[in-house]
Amino acid sequence: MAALLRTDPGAVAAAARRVMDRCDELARVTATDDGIERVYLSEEHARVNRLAAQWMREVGMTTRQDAAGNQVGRLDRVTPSGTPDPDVPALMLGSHLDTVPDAGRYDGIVGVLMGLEVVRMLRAPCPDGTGWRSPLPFALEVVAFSDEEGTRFGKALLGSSAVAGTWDPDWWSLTDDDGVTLHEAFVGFGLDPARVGEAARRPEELAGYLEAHIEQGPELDERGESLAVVSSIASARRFQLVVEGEARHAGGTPYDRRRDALLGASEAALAVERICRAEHHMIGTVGQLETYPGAVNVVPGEAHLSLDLRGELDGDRDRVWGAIERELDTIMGRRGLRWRAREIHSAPAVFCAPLLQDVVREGIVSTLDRGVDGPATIFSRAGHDAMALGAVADVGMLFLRNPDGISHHPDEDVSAADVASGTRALAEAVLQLAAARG
Ligand code: HGY
Ligand code: MN
Ligand code: MN
Repeated sequence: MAALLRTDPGAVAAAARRVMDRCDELARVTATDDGIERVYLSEEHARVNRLAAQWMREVGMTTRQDAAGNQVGRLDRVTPSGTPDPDVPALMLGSHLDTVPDAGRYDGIVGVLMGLEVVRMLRAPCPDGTGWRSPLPFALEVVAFSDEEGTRFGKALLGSSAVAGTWDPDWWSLTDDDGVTLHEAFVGFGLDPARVGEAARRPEELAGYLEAHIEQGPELDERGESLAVVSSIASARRFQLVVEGEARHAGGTPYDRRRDALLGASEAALAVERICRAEHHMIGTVGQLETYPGAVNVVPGEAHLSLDLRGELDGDRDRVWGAIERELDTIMGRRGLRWRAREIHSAPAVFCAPLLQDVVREGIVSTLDRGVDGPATIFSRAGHDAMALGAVADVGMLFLRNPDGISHHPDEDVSAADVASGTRALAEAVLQLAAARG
């Protein structure tokens, strides 16, 4: 289908520049002196919400912080008399503003800011000349989700789960490293736990959810391409594992008398890598490992380790988890150790809706030079808010090249040129969706 977007290259370049400058501005809102860290219900969360709200109002959106701390901007359709038409569904754009510890400055952030630039490109003046409206068959919303990473409480997708209506009251007792419960942090942030349900959207309110995000992997970089369609988002499970042995004197205890929890945990981490490497589209990571009592001259009596397990399909993921469990039984049995696992996060694979994949593909094609093969379609190994939104709306994702694929790291990068192409592609995708919905 012919491209629908009419905008001049200068406006697209200016949009990309704004996105990059604002990524830098948001990067300066951090809890640490030597890196980027913004976690759920923190002062930094409140500060970036205020900045996002300011930028949402700047493009003519009305703004609200929802009952779960997500920052929401909305550009209504208007009736012929010029009054906002609140009953039409909204196409939701966005991503998240929270980060992992020592994060990069584009993971999530760039998707929120590109959504705002798309609104700026597609908005139309209101009939009475005051303010802006959506000229499309749906309203436009941009959401800055507040906790995609799960950095503070270990459970990911809290902000988008609230919007999807899948909030679980069991989460209120989750605690952060300081022992603060999610419930206490909610109240401390000025939110009412009893009203978290008010953040939930109904399916009939949403025309879909479209998220632009950096790939967080090397595939586009290796292909030499700037954009890709996302086919599905990884099926994920996260566990906290405890290995129990026996603390003993590091000097006086011969090896055959030891039940060293750290060595059991170390074999477990290597087993995860070995089992997942042997699979297709499976990936397992031990990102955290702590030993107790943690003294130089004491054989570790206990070890706590995390496991982040992902796959393209839920069945493969669960089958591999079974294989890991059996292998851990063997390792710990051989070493006289005991182990247990507590699951702290589980998200099924989410498949991007065919129509939204098509409009994203059309959007990317509209940015390509003639004669270039069709854009790549990639399975996302990284999790995204779109996984949660899939419970309440059709979802689609657009990936941007992530030079060297490095992410969740200060060296995470994206080029202004790819942000410009991505913003154009996202705007075109929205117009193609509007055309498809008549
Ligand atoms: O962990 C992830 O995949 C995402 O970046 N939160
Ligand atoms: Mn991330
Ligand atoms: Mn992300």
